[in-house]
Amino acid sequence: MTTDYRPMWQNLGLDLKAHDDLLKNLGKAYQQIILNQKKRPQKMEYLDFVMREVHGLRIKELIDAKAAGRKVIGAFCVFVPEEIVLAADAIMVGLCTGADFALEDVEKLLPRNTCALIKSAFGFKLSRVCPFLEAADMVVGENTCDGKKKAFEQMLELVPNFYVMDLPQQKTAGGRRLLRLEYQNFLRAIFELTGVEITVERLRRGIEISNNKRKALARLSHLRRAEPAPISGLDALLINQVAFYDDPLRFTDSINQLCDELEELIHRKEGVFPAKAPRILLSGCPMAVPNWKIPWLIEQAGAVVVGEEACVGERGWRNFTKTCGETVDDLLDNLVERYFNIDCAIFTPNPEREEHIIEMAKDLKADGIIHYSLQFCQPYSIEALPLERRLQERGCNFLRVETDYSMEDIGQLQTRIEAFVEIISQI
Ligand code: BJ8
Repeated sequence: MTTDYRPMWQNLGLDLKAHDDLLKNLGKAYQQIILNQKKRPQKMEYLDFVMREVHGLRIKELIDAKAAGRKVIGAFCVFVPEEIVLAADAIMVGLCTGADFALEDVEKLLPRNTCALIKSAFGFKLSRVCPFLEAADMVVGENTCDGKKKAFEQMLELVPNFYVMDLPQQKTAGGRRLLRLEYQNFLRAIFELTGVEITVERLRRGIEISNNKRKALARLSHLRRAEPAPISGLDALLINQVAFYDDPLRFTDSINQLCDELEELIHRKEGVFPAKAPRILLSGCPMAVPNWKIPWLIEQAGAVVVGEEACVGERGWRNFTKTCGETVDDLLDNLVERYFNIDCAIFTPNPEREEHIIEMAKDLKADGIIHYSLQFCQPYSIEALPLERRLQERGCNFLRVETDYSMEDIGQLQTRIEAFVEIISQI
C-alpha cells in the first residue's frame, strides 16, 4: 500500500500540480539513467529506496522531528558545518539545485547568463516544489562566487530566516580568521534558533557523526581503485548525492554495508564494467540530483567514472575534523582547520586543486580526466583552462566540457566524450 503524502505536501505549501510534474520527470530520469544500468550491487537497493521516498518518507521524518521540537537547516554549500547543526540536535539537508525549473520566472529575477545551479535554487523556491526548502527553519546561503553572493540578496526576500554566511576568498591568516568568526556566528545563530546550548560534548558528538559519514564515503572511494570497477560512477555519484539528504547515522551504516558487498565483489574479481574499460576522473562543479548527464554519457560511451573531484564527491567529504580539545573554542578551531582545506575554485589562488586532481587520478588509476563546468560558472570555467594546460603538460589526458541542465547539447557532448574515450582506450 502506498502512502498518500499529498496532505503533507499541501501543508508545506507546495504547488501540488508543479510538484507532480517534478516527481514524474525525476522518476522517468531515474528509471532511464540509474535503474537501467546493467549490473548494480545489491545494496544499491537502499539508495533506490531513499530516492523513491526522498519527497515522501524522508520529508515525513523531518516533519515528525519538527513536531518533536527539532529544527531543520537547509544549505547550498559544503562550507556550512554540519557538525554544529548536529551538535544542536538539528537536521541539515542539502537543497535541490540540480534541475531547471520555472526558468521564465527565474529570469525575471536573475540574468539569463547566471549558472544553472543558482537558477535551479531560485526555480525550486519560486515554483514551491522543494519540500526540503519549505520544511527548513533556516536556510543558509554562503558568499562564495559572485553569482551566489548577489543572487542571495534576492533570496533574502523570498525565504524567511535566510542566513548569509560570509566566506574567505584567500587562504591567508586573515581568511582563516574570517572563517573562524563566521563559524562562531553560525554557532550562535543555531543556538538562538534551536535553544540548544552547544557544549563541548555535543559538538564532539556532531564531529564524530560527520567524520563517520565521511569515513564511509572515503572507504567507498578507496574501493573504486579496484580493477574491474566494483560500482559504476553513476551509482557512486548517487551515493554522494544522497549523503546530503539522508539521516547521517542510517546513511553511514548503509554505505558501510554496501562497501562490505563491494569488498566481496572485488575479492571475486567481479565488476560492473569490463576490466579493460577506460577509467575517468570527473572534476569540476558540483552535480546535484538529478544532474547525472555527464557521468551517464561517459558510461554510455563504455568508460567508467572512478572518482569525482567535486563537492558532491571527494572535495565535499575529504579530510576529517579532529575531535581533540577541551573547549567549544578548541573544537571550532578544529572545524576551521578542516574546512579551510576545501579547494573550491572560489579561492584565489587555488593551487592545491591541481595537486589534488593529480593525486586522485593516480590513486584511482584514471586513464583520463574530464573537467566539467556549468555554463556561466566563472570560478570553475576560468580555472579549467590553466588546469587543462598544466595537466596536459604533466602527461594527463584531459577533456574540458561546459554544459547546463538542458538536454539540448546532448548530441554534441556525446560525440566529444565518445571521441575522448576512444582515444584513451587506444593509449
Ligand atoms: S565549496 S563548489 S558547494 S561554492 S556552479 S554557484 S561556483 S557559478 S557551487 Fe560550490 Fe561551495 Fe564551492 Fe563547493 Fe557559483 Fe559556479 Fe554556480 Fe557554483
